[in-house]
Amino acid sequence: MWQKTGLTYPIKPQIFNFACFKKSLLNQHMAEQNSKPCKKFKRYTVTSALPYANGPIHIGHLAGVYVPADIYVRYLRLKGEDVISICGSDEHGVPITIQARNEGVTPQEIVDKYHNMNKRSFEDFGISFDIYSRTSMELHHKTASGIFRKLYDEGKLLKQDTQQYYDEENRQFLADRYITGTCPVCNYEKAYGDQCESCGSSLSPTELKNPRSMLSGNKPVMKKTRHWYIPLDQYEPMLKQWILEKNKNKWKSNVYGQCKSWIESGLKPRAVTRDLKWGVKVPIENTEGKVLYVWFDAPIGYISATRQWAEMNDTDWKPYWKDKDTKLVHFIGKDNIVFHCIIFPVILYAEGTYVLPDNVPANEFLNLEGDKISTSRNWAVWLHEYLKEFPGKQDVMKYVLCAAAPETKDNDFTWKDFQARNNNELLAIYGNFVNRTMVLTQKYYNGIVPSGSKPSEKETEIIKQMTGFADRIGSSLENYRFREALSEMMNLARLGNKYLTDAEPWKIHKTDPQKVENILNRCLQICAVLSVLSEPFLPFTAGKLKKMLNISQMNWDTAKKEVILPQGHKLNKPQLLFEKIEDKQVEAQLKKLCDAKQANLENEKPNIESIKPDATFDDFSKLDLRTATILKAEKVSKTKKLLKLQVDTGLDVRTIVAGIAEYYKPEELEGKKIVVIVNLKPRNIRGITSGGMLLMANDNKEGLKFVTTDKSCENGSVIT
Ligand code: B3M
Ligand code: ZN
Repeated sequence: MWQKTGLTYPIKPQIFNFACFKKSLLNQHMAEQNSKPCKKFKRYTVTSALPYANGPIHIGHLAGVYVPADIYVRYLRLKGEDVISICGSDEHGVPITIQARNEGVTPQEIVDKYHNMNKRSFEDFGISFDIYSRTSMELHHKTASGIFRKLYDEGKLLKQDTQQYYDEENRQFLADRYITGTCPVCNYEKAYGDQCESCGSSLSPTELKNPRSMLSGNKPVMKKTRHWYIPLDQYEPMLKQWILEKNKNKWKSNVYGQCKSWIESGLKPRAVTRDLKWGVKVPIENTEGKVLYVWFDAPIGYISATRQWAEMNDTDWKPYWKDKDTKLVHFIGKDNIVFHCIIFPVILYAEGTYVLPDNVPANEFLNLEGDKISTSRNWAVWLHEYLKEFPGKQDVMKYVLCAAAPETKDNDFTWKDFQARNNNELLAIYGNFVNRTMVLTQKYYNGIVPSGSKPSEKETEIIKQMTGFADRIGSSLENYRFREALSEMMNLARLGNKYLTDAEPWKIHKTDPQKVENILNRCLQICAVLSVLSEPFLPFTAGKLKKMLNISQMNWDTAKKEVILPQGHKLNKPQLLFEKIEDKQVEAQLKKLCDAKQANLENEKPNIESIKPDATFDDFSKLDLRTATILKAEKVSKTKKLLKLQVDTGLDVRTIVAGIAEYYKPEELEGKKIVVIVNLKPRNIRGITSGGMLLMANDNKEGLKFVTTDKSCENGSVIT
């Protein structure tokens, strides 16, 4: 069957949050635990999932991938590490060709538009990639086909001829998404070749009833085609050792768990070529009209982007991908785990000269106002729109998305939370502390750092605590716990804010000037440490703070020093770091979402199914419809939408499988009166013989509802 062939002011004082402070001590303990010496790497290659170039970036992408990745690389740069941050547009794949067809343009025009839009949005938002490349570039085609050809020449790919649907009018084989037809499970008439969106069943094109090509609308024919496969099953021992043993306690549990179930469910050869015109051409003779599978070429996009970066910086790319002293880290969303933890590593391992990822800290999904973010329903906060509507507030969104990051489970973004975190944390703690320190230093000392020569016990204690934050935050970041790191950074601002509030220098300025000098000297040291430790999270703010303090770029370990600003150092004029988010701004955003929801309801107006072709009375009279009662109902395992029913038809008690689990719970069905077609040929659905069909009405808005009689009837009553 398989053939071998030649794969980042006197204003209201903030009440000190003791719980946070206690957490900070806990973090201290954890930092000591986690500060076990781990392998020192010479360099870091950090990749971020390549967004498909067929739409804009939204806050779900940012929270899941790009904000944590950018925090991580900014921290590594501050530590003086040799790190590259890689990203770019993923420009191949069927969705892009379908969108191009729908818009009447070429795939290249689609990807050009969104590549440029997304590249610009990331830059304006302060996501500091070292390169933002694209997979339609020549160097990528060369890199991806080079790796494929090496696997092919070394006999590491399997070849297989299969029968696939072919559209004769367009003279083109049909990818699964290009085939539509009636779902064999629930009879939904617009199911795709790979999935039914109505009952959720995963399908193969040959299972569809009445299959039609989405290109021509014609019935496709079966035709022989040849594809190449990476034999994942042959790498099961390697994957078990590398993932299930070596990375068991190193990778996040959500990542490890998904890999474990994938491996244990049995690995199979995976097709790495497709019958498509748009993509990286298959580098084998006589393969016209075939391209590399998008998930074969896309991750290789990280490598080609690195090559492009190296050419631009006149340096060698190979150590970043081939040296065992390189730490490779992939930042992705949970839907890409298998591709980054199993398929891409197998390709690299089979190729033989690449390192494998040290970690893949995938995040879960971010929801918006309690609902899934959806491009098609325009239920999203689009980055390019945010940048226009909230100019200068990039850090506020970064802060909120990091604080609400779905690191271990799906989480929710709300505009109220956005406003609260800005007003009650960034403005009232971080901004308030810095502003009062700067204004008082300007007022009392004309902006010159005062002496701190005679510190009290309290001041000494404050400085000692201040110097401990860098290691704790660093340890959280090195373990990909970004929310924890952010919270610890804010604890430093809280420490300063509480110290200044309790000390009340404005009350003793005349009576104890030496003490006021000590207090403000300490507060200025804390501001300087904040300007370093907040840079990964709030880069624009950290830049403004450094400018106010009149200090240049410092490295991470500077934040461990007791004195950063010497006595006599001249500060620049204070400027406000944050401003209040008003209710009306939040209301405007909520109205936008409400309008989107309204527009969806309009679009989802029940599109009344068009009438079917004429039928004769004989056609109807062949059907035997009876009233019946559901005796028992249970879910069908491994499906989301199927229920198995025991039904008393008056003639007998039989089993019927129905795609109604999304609309009815089993426990609410027992005893329900229904109508059944009892003389249909039994069908096998998921291994269960189903002996009939329920009469249901689908009103599209609320889904399926039972058709029944208005008064109770004996089971078996004939519907005429
Ligand atoms: N283009 C993004 C996604 O699945 C996909 C990632 C590729 S990373 C190599 O949403
Ligand atoms: Zn279905």
